[in-house]
Amino acid sequence: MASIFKRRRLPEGVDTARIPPGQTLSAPDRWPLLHFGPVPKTDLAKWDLRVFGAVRNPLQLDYGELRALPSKDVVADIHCVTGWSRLGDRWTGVAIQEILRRVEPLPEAHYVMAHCEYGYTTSLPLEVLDDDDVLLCYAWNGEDLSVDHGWPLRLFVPKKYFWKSAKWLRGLEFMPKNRLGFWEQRGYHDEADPWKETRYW
Ligand SMILES: Nc1nc2c(c(=O)[nH]1)N[C@H]1C(S)=C(S)[C@@H](COP(=O)(O)O)O[C@H]1N2
Ligand SMILES: [Mo]
Repeated sequence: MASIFKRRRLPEGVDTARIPPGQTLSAPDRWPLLHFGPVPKTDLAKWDLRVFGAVRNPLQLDYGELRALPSKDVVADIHCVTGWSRLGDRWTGVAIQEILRRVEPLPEAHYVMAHCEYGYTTSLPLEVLDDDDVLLCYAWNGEDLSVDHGWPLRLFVPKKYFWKSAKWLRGLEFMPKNRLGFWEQRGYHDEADPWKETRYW
């Protein structure tokens, strides 16, 4: 029953194979908003991104330096653990490899913690982060991200549930061992794989 209902609501031409189990599409013109706590007011003059920890060359970029790095478009599907998905939006930002190449993670670096405004954190294995579809993202479908959606910078990791795509990113910390992030400490499954439905511990 549920699956028939879901299929009826799909717009024509949507490839149902792209929708993971337990997910439904958000309306095309509606990108849901979800976060814990307030939306930061960012002063770009004081903003920086710090890349630190188990790397050969720690990096500190101001916003101009970040935006001067080569930009890349990724067309990808996103899946929120609360059950909505969006297919085929265009995400623009700095490819994670641009950063990895510059900082040179040390051999003992196996995990990366994303640090955000107000202390939101989430972590990923380095091998998950080091992929062609991972961005430090500042634009969506051709426009700057709205502040609510993470401007001036968010992490973008489409193959994981969307809480791993941390908004208002300020730091990446390379670590030998994993530490759990904000939601992962509160019961979300650290693997966060929409296709395996690893939603909660
Ligand atoms: N800094 C920060 N990033 C965050 C969150 C948050 O609370 N704080 N929430 C996460 C969750 S649970 C989701 S589903 C997505 C939602 O992103 P969106 O509001 O752009 O759709 O942001 C993620 N990134
Ligand atoms: Mo979420």
